Parts: sequence; C-alpha cells; structure tokens
Amino acid sequence: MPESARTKKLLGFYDQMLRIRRFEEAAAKAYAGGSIKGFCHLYIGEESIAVGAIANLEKQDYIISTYRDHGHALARGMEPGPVMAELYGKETGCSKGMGGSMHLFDKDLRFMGGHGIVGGHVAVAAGLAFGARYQKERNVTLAFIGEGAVSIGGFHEGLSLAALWKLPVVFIVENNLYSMGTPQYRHLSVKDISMRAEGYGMPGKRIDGSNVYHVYEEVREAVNRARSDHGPTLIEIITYRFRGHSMSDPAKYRAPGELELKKEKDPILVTHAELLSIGVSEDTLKAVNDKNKKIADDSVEFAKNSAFPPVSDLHKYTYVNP
Ligand SMILES: Cc1ncc(C[n+]2csc(CCOP(=O)(O)OP(=O)(O)O)c2C)c(N)n1
Repeated sequence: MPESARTKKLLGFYDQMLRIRRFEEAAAKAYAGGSIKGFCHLYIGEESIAVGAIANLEKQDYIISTYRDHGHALARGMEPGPVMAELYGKETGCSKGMGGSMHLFDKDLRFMGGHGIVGGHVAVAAGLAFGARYQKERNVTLAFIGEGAVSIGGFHEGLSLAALWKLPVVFIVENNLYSMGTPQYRHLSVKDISMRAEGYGMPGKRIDGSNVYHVYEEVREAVNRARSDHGPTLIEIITYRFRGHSMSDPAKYRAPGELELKKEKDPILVTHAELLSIGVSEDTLKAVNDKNKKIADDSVEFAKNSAFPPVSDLHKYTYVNP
C-alpha cells in the first residue's frame, strides 16, 4: 500500500479507536452517576482489536460478540447515540432499551449481539456461517471471544463444526489475560491458546494486539481465507483491559505496577506515536480527539433526552407473554 494510503487508513483507525475510548469514558461517568444501571463491561485498552479486525469486513458480513461489545458495535458503524441510549435503557436504544450494555444488536449492520453467556455465541457464529453458506451468500462471520470461553462446550462445538464444514468464519480470541479476576494460568493448562486450532484442523495464530495496523493485516489474511472458501481460522490476540471486569470490579487482583506497564502499550498511544512519526501533525490528532469527545457528549445528551420504554412494552419482545 502506498505510504499516503496507509497513513489515511491509520488515521481512520485512530479516529475509530478514540470514538470507542471517549464513548466508554462517558459511559463510565454516567454509570458512576447512577444513570446507567446493571452490567457494563468496558473495552478500554482493547480497541485495536475491534477496529483492526472489523476494518476487513464488507457490508454483508456478520459480527457476533460477547457482553464486552461496545467497541465492536461502534467499529461496525453503529451510531453512538442509540448505543448510549441502550446503555441507559431508553427506547431509542439500538435494542429498544430492552437489552442494555451486554445486548447491543443491529440487524441491518449484521451485528448479531452482544451475548452474556460466556462461549454460547461461538456455536451461534458457526450457525451464522452455516446459514450464509446454505443461502449461497458470499459472506464471512467474525466472532469475538474472551479467553475465558475457550474451555466451554459452545467453543468446542462451534470450532469443531466450522472446521469440519469449512465454514466462512474467523474466531478471534481477545486474550486480555483475565477472566473476571482469574488469570489465565489458573484456568488453562496452556499458555498459547492458538495451539488449540490444530486440534480442530484449522490454522491458528497468536499475535500482539497493541498495533492496530498489525491486527488489521493479520485478520485480513484469515478473512480472505474464509471468503475464498478455505475455511475458518483461530486468531488469539494478546491485549489488556485497563478497567475492571465490569464497572463494579476494582481489579485488586492485578500485581502492583502491572497496569502502568501495560498502559505503555495502549493501542491509542502506539498509533498516536506512529502517526506523529510519519508526519501527521499534533493539531490534526487533537482535532480527532476533540471531535470524538463531542460525539461521546452528544450521545449522552441523546440518551438523557430519550424516554424509557413504556411498562406496557415489558413483554413485547419476549417469546411468551404471561
Ligand atoms: C456460561 C457462563 N458462565 C459463567 C459466566 C459468568 N462470567 C461472566 S464474564 C466471565 C469471565 C469471562 O472472561 P473472558 O471470556 O476472558 O472475557 P473478558 O471478560 O475477559 O472479556 C464469567 C465467568 C457467564 N456469563 N456465562
């Protein structure tokens, strides 16, 4: 790619990562103020994965995610206002205020959630890919998975069938080193999760997630493979979440100094430094930041000014009305 096109792309990635970061900082503030209730899991520190990976998708492709889904939703192009309104439980939310932070959906953008059951959505990812194949659609499914899910039945079922049927799906394990407060070495006998790919008969790789462009390129290879009918890939991406597991977790299980050390590889800082080094001005980068701060503030205003769904809608979207 010519240097200027690469710079443009990287600047776009920087913009998207800041959109997510500022949005979640605003959400954290609203949560602390009592305006957002229930579970809320922030993606701060992990933005390079959603942005780099999703940049490879086309309009018809599917995404499926965990409860830590704000970053994936925004990177797919969901509007910050309806996403924030969903966190607030308002009727203008992307799931009509019925799902909250963990259940963001957008059918038109083929964003299929937002799932709270650890690992359950991995089998659904294989189902989406199978459905696409069955309908003779030429699309790819990107599934984001926490490393805490890799010993769960749904993970095994999803990867096993995807490999057997050569389904067009890419499984991305976002390894942020902790499953709630449990470090990886306490629940997995292996360090390298991507090794597991071999047992299913698909390629696997393990990459560092701090450089968004690197993520983009590595995932591109797997997306191309899936799109050209060569089957699934498992990619483990090493990352770190800067906040607690959810808003109610003070994250006291980290070693002293660990967070500070990891923040040196903050993907936004890494990209900021790279953009400066290739000649993008500090003023340009500041303007991107200011723009995204305003987008986040506007999303909060939108959410605040929206109504709660009426009580009469309580059972409107359930399968069974009492
Ligand atoms: C089947 C199931 N078991 C347990 C839980 C409770 N739980 C919620 S989050 C979580 C940890 C998952 O960690 P990981 O997959 O690494 O994702 P991360 O939160 O680090 O993004 C657990 C055990 C759940 N939601 N679903």
